[in-house]
This record gives sequence, structure tokens and C-alpha cells, in this order.
Amino acid sequence: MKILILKKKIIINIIVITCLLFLFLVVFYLTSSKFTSIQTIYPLNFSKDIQYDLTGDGVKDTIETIDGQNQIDFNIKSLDKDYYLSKQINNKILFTINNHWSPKVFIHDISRDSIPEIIIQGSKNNKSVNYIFSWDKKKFSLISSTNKNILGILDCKNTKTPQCYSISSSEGISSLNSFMLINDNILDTTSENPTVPSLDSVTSFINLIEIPYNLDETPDIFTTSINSDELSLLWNLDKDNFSYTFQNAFFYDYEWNNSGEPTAIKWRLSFEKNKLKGSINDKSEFVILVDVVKSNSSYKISSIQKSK
Ligand SMILES: [Ca+2]
Repeated sequence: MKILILKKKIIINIIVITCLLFLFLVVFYLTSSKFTSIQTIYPLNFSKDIQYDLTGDGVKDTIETIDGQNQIDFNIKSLDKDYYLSKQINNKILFTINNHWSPKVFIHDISRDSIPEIIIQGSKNNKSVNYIFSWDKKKFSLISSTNKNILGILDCKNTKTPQCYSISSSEGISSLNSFMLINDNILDTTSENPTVPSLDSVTSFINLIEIPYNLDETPDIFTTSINSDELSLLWNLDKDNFSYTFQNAFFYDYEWNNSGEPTAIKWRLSFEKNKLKGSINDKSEFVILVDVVKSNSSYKISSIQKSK
């Protein structure tokens, strides 16, 4: 009898330990890098109130767009003070007005000091221009500005320090530049980053949108599992009536493997859509959101969606 009770105790213990182990594994799996929360980085929607704490004091600030005479400025209201970002630029003009290429604001903490950086991408006199601003406790100072039309952040939300990339689509990979922000100082990391993962597939995709006709076969840049409805976007561009010209792109990674390589990267691609037989000003912005995933050793496009 005593032996039977003892055996029962052991069995109960084993069951409890197994359950705990199982629970631990589930929690570990869900919190492992693959499942860390994905914070998407979308351009701010200025039709809504834009309130963010941009100075790190716990009080929300308001960022607003100011349309002036042929120019667009941004103002941040913080504790009843106005900070016009154009004041930090040499000729005091951030962007010029362009209906099909308006500036987009992204907010992300690149320096990892819990005060977000302000990344603004747009155009000045029909040419690409980007700025990164950072709160220096007195003002929003200009950290970086570039005319390159591809901008992105990798190691965006993992345990490493985020890196900012800029590339010119016309000059290609030789124009690649990268840096980190350490204590609000730029640390150039260009020599350590010879390429951007997924760039090749996305460049092919951009070419696919830009060519003035439809290809009979798509190049090998898509995953086999890509949704056919999404892929049909390519054949619905109505290239008999419209042309598409790449304007700029923003990318960031949101999943990583155990060796820290990005396994999923999101791209926002902006094109100028031009009506071929319309008037000269018949242009609009056409935006496609692309997800690229690492499959085996290459990066393939797993999703394409027209941005609303
Ligand atoms: Ca604040």
C-alpha cells in the first residue's frame, strides 16, 4: 500500500513537472525573437491629430504640416513652444509642393534612448530629399540629410542597435551608406554593410512596375506561396494608359533568425503614376507595400499590396 501511494506521488510529480516544462516551452516560443511584437512603421496620417511624445518628457507633442507658398514645413508644438523643422535647414526650405510626391513622416527610436527620431522623406524641386531629426533637449536638430531616394532601418526592433541605410536607385549599390546613432552622434558603418538584404528582389520588382508593358512570365523574385490575387496587381496596372516612375522607398526589418539576420523586411515603394494621354499635370502617387522574406539563402517577395 505504502509503495502504491509513493508511486502515485511520483506520477503526480512527473505530470506537474511535464506541465510546467510544456508551459515554459510555450512561453519561450512565443517570446522568442520570431514572435517579438511587430511595430509597423507607417507614415503618419496628418488627417488625424498627430500626437506623440517627441521629446521624452512623457508629455505628448503635436506635429503638424504647414503648407506655405510652394513649400511644405513641419512644426512641432511642445509645451506651448513651436519648433519649425525648416529652421534647421540651410535655405530654410524642407520640401517643395508636389501633389504626387508629398513628404511622409516616420517616427522611430533609432538611437535607443526612448526619444524617437523623426524621419521625413519627400521631394524638393522634383528631386528626392530625406531628413532625420533628433531632440537634443533644446531643439530638434538635423542629424542627417540625403538626396538618395531609398532609405531604411535594419535591426529595427531586435536586440542590436538599429542601422540607417540610404541608397540612390539610379546609382545602385555603390551609393550605399549606413550609420548608427550612438548618443545622438553618427557612427558611419558603411564599410561593414556592403549590401542591403532583399534589395536585389525589390530592385527587380521596381523594374517590373516601371517597364511600359506586361511580362508574360514574372521573374523569380516571388515566393511560391504568394497570394495570386495580390500578384494580379501586376497585370492590373493598365500600362496602355499609365506609366509608372519610381520615386522613393522606405524599408525596415521586423523578423530575425537566431543568427540575427533579418528574415522579413517590409518595403514601401512610391511611384509617380502618369496618365499617358492626359494633360501634363495628370499625375498621382501610387504606393505599393511589399513584404520580402528569407527563403533558403535568398530573399523573395511574399506579399504585394496597394497602399490605400
Ligand atoms: Ca514631449
